[in-house]
Amino acid sequence: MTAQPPRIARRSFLAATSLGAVALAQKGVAQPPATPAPGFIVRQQAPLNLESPLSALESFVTPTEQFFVRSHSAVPQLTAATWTLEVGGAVERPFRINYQELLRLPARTQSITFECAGNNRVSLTPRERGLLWGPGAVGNAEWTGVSLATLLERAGPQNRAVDVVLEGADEATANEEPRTPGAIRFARSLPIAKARQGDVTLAYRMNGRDLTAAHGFPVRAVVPGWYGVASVKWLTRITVLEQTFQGYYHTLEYSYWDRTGVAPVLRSVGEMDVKATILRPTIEEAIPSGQPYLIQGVAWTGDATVARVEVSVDGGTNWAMARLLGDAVPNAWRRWEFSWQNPQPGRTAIMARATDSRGRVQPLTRQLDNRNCMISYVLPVDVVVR
Ligand SMILES: Nc1nc2c(c(=O)[nH]1)N[C@H]1C(S)=C(S)[C@@H](COP(=O)(O)O)O[C@H]1N2
Ligand SMILES: [Mo]
Repeated sequence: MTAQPPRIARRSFLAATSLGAVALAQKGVAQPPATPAPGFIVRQQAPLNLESPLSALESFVTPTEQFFVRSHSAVPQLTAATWTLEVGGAVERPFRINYQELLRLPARTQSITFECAGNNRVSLTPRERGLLWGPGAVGNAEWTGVSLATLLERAGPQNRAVDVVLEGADEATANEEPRTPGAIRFARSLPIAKARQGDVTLAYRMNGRDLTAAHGFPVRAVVPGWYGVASVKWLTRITVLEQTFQGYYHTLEYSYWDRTGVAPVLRSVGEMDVKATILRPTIEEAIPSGQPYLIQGVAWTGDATVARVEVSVDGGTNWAMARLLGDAVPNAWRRWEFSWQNPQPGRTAIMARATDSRGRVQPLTRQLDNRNCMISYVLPVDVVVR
């Protein structure tokens, strides 16, 4: 979705620059990100869509100023002083809470990795519609905030509650297919069980600082184990529904064909697939022959932990175990490395394939039912050894 009301397009771009920082600081709103860090890949200027350089993914915690930005509309200009969150719909006690009240509730900090469902879309052939992300629409950050379950229990969902809709303050019209019915707010739902489970956070801090404007100031949802689209930014309304939510971003966008029932149905993307990404080498890197080369990457999955990563240096004929680094942190990615002992001259394809604790393995070929998202099959990195 590329749509953008033209008058605010420029403001949204400025908000991501240091010039914007001055203007916004004077208005007493979010600290926007500093000038995008060197190497940030601009996929779209308005609305702002920034891809992380692979170098930003090397550390366990992705620095905020290098964390990818995925926005469907201009950054809404929200202030902490005027922001409120409305909790209503099929609940016993609808209420509204402001920023200061939210900050007084018990908070927790979690390391959570999320990937945009369109990450790696540039690799799909034939090409699919949507932003053409490379491998850098993924990141891991430390998120601090309040459990969504706490607020839901205060409101008291009715017995027939099915879905919980999280709505952002941002609004846009898609002028390309699939078109929106006019300007619509960004909204996504979670099944009531997931929302009440206690692991979804309404975050107001990222990596120890107030959220930046681009990452959802003042408050956003962070849904562990799920594709990034579930983690609604600029959150202003929560509505409990007694039927399944069928919003634009659940049906026309961010959905895949599910064949497990009587007939294929379009199902909204939820839990992330298991996936390993190679950070080093990069495509068409020239590798010196005859000396060890350290292949490095990250791997993550949804609602499980990464059990192993295997690497192939011969285009998928032979596989060997990579070394998992650090500790297994639930809902966070795992760094891994593999020492390629004796690269021989010639062209080859490097591959990495992750398996998670639930036994799910990355497939070797593209899954067409996933349409233009959930690109988790093994993507070879072609290199040349000389
Ligand atoms: N309100 C709102 N929330 C949103 C979006 C958006 O456009 N508007 N984009 C979603 C998508 S598709 C992703 S991948 C993540 C990206 O979060 P980030 O920009 O902090 O990386 O935010 C999600 N939450
Ligand atoms: Mo996304």
